[in-house]
Amino acid sequence: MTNISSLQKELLKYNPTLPNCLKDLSKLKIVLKEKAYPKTDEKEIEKLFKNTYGKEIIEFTSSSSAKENQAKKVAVVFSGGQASGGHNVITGLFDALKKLHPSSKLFGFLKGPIGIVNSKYIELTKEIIDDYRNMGGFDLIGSGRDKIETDEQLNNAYETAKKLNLDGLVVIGGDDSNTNACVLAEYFKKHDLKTNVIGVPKTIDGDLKNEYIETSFGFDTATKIYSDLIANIQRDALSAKKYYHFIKLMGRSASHIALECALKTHPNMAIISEEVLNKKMTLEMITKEIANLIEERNKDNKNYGVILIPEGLIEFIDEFKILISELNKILSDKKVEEEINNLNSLNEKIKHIEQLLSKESLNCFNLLPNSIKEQLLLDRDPHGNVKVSQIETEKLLIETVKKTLKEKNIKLNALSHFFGYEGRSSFPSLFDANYCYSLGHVAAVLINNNLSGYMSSLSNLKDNTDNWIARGIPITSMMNIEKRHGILKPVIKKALVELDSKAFKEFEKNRKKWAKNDDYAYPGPIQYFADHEISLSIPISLILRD
Ligand code: FBP
Repeated sequence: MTNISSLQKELLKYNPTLPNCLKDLSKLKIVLKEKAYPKTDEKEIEKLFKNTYGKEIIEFTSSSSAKENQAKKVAVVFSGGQASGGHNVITGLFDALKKLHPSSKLFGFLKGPIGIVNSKYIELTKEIIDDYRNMGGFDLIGSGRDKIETDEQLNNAYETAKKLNLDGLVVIGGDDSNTNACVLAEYFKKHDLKTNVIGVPKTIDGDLKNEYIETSFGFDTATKIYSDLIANIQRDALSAKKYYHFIKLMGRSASHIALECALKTHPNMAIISEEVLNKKMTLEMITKEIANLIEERNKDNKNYGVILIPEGLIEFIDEFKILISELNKILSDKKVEEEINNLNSLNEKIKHIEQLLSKESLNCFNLLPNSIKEQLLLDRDPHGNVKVSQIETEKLLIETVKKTLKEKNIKLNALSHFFGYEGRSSFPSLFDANYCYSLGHVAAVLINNNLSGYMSSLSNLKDNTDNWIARGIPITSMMNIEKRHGILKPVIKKALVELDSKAFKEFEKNRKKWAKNDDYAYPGPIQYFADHEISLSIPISLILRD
């Protein structure tokens, strides 16, 4: 590899730490613990997953003698958005497979799940993967957001696995991808294919977690990167004393990233979507809350500050959901579309739509600046729907707050930021590097023991790496039935921020102080070669996990 930086060179040599329970795979023996069932919708899930339902939690123990293992053929795929540590799942999986049997082989499907359907793959040899040890990104094999859902896709996946004579398939993905892994596991079992499917919990969003999955990988690295950037902006704001920074943070629906970054940096305000929903807050109420904070700080001569906004906020504001569904309905009418297209100016188009909205939606629409109104009317997906996730909430709030403050003669100098992609592909933090390498090992051991429909799990993560506990958790036990695009489907339940969690309580306890005083905290950039307390630090929300 050319153009290798000095840090990259050092990290390529880093040997991730494994927990004690995974240090000697030759004597590892599985222990069947209690059976795990879903918390709700048991009957429906049992019906859909006859072969993978009601399985035991798997733990590991060391036997006195070494076990005879067979060489295995295993494939791996990335599914969904990038998250730091993905390459270490692959290197961990590769190293573990070779430790279990030196003739085992690992393949990588290209560009995500579509690679399984189209049978596009490469063999991952030591020479290839050695360049990716402790590296960020998913570029070794690429990723994609395709799903394997239709009978034709499932059958193609079956044919690919059969052709490659795969003993195992490891799906590295978020909640939906792991649901998909379980669908594949069930399909393969139903059709007597020997390929065991194992999921690995990935997503920077942190919303794939439950009793046994303490965190998804990538969350630690992403929140460390965003927090460093936020803290730098806080210090800049404190130095120049002239701007308010409205920072939107990636994370899809859940606000785990915003909450973690707030706990790390102590901004003047952080909006948590789950609280907005709980308090039934409207856009006007959120605007007033921010405007009040700015007014209060203005009295102290502090015309600067930092406000964090979670990416999914809009979805949690009821009036917005109603407005968007009304707009989708109105604009799906061909006649209205034609009338709009025949109007020349944006103002005319907006006026025309305003006549067709209900009173409540009109109130909400009128709060919006023209740029967002334009986005709502014109920027639509192939199904004609508003692209909610692309609405620039940070800019929207700047405009609505500006308007409110103008009435009080307070001028707002605000700048907007969006941190997302910059946190997904960096070198993994040492926590993510060790966690992912170990998750890869667990996946290999589960396949070696002919287990399918399981998620690789490590818990006790607050403790020293040595003491982490490895497990296999039946994926069906994490599922419930939800309506998706109007159809009832089995899916892994997305974990949102819980308002009675210790992490939220900690934020709640401190936020008044952070609003007024400039109590900013500066976590600094990720450290790789420092005292363990710094280099192996874990998310605050993980430390405070109930
Ligand atoms: P996953 O859920 O697939 O891990 O992706 C998470 C995420 O980074 C979200 O935070 C963000 O909303 C989304 O991906 C962006 O998607 P894309 O990479 O397709 O632009």
